[in-house]
Amino acid sequence: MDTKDPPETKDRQQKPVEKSPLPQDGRKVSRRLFMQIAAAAGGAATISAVLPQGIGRLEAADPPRAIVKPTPPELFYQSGSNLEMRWEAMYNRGTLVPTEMFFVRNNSAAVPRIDPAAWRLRVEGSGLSRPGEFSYEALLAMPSISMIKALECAGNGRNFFEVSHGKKIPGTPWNLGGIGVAEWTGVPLREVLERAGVKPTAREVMAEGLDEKKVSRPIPIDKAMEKETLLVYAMNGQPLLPDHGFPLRLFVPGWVGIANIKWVGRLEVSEQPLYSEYNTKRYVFIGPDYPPQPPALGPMLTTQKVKSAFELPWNGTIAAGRRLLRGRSWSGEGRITRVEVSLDGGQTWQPARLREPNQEQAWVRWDLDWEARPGIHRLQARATDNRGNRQPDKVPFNEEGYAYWAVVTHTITAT
Ligand SMILES: Nc1nc2c(c(=O)[nH]1)N[C@H]1C(S)=C(S)[C@@H](COP(=O)(O)O)O[C@H]1N2
Ligand SMILES: [Mo]
Repeated sequence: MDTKDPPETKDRQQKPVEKSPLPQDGRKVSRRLFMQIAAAAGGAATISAVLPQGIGRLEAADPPRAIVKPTPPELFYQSGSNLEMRWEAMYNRGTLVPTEMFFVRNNSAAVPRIDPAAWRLRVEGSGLSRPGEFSYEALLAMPSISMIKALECAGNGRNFFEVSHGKKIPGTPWNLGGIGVAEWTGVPLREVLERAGVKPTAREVMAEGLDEKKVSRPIPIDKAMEKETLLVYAMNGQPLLPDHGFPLRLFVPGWVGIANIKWVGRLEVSEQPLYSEYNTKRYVFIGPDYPPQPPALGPMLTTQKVKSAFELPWNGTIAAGRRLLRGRSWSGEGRITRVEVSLDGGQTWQPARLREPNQEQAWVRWDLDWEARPGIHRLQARATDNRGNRQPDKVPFNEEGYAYWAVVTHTITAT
């Protein structure tokens, strides 16, 4: 990896923070980005100029790419245009997943190449009295917030339906690495909608991606107007990488990954319910326990439930002996209040120690002292959130394999 300091880091070192006239919040990030763009204006390589140096840039001469950032096998399992994070790579790390380790889920074959100078966010539809456009610069100059939240694919955990229900489900074969936690910075969607004259009769907002499949999915207006529903332009303090939606993505905390539309080019605000493939045929629950909801084949997926993962390789081998067993648990509905761990396949349970920070809709890190004797171990973790959701032993089947939030058995061999 390129270790050169990005220009904004040097800036910060030269200017003591107390002399800065800017407030200590997301607006400072926005201002810095604004300066980078201003500096890049007129240059041909605009995209390169605003993206961080080193990882994951899409250069003008590059051919179409399914994934742009490096995909080292010690960090990821790759499946087509998707990258699953390896949990063992998170051992010894903090709350945030570094952007270069963050999972990727792309429905289209190639990451779109977008020039932020020419790009516009179009905002239109029957629910607005002042439809219009926003440039990248205009969005970066608006009030913004930063928040630490999880982003998780609806199909995270899909593989475990094969263990629990004996059916192999097609689709991205996630174990539990289709999740990450990052700091997201952006403009509240509400600000944009208000400037566009959102009507009291507006009902739904559909963000549309500029990828080849124009991936789009609506959210209800109440969700769109929530303080933390953001149009995100920065991740972990840097402009979004192409893989993660540069220049702009939607972020709906706690909701399934597909709600967080990347490469947004258009927002439709409607007085009528809106439909796309992604809330009628896919990302809905289909199965005997889920009645159809025409025109949708089943109930639409919204918030994510509670899950847990160990920071260990799958079916791997570790050295026998005393160790700190580590993992993380998360909930799209709130904050984790309790994590229990079983070292014997669910016969006995003991509480894990929760570590700070423990914020809602992110994850909590936890640990436990463990004397790993030589042999095969069947580890389980079971978390509870402050809404009273506790990971069950089994979840009902659905054909697309979404929302697998039952307790998972993690088998590991100590030698
Ligand atoms: N435009 C667009 N947005 C998208 C997708 C996509 O394929 N195209 N994938 C969605 C899915 S299924 C997930 S899980 C998240 C993944 O975000 P990430 O790749 O930044 O981790 O983006 C969502 N937003
Ligand atoms: Mo997803």
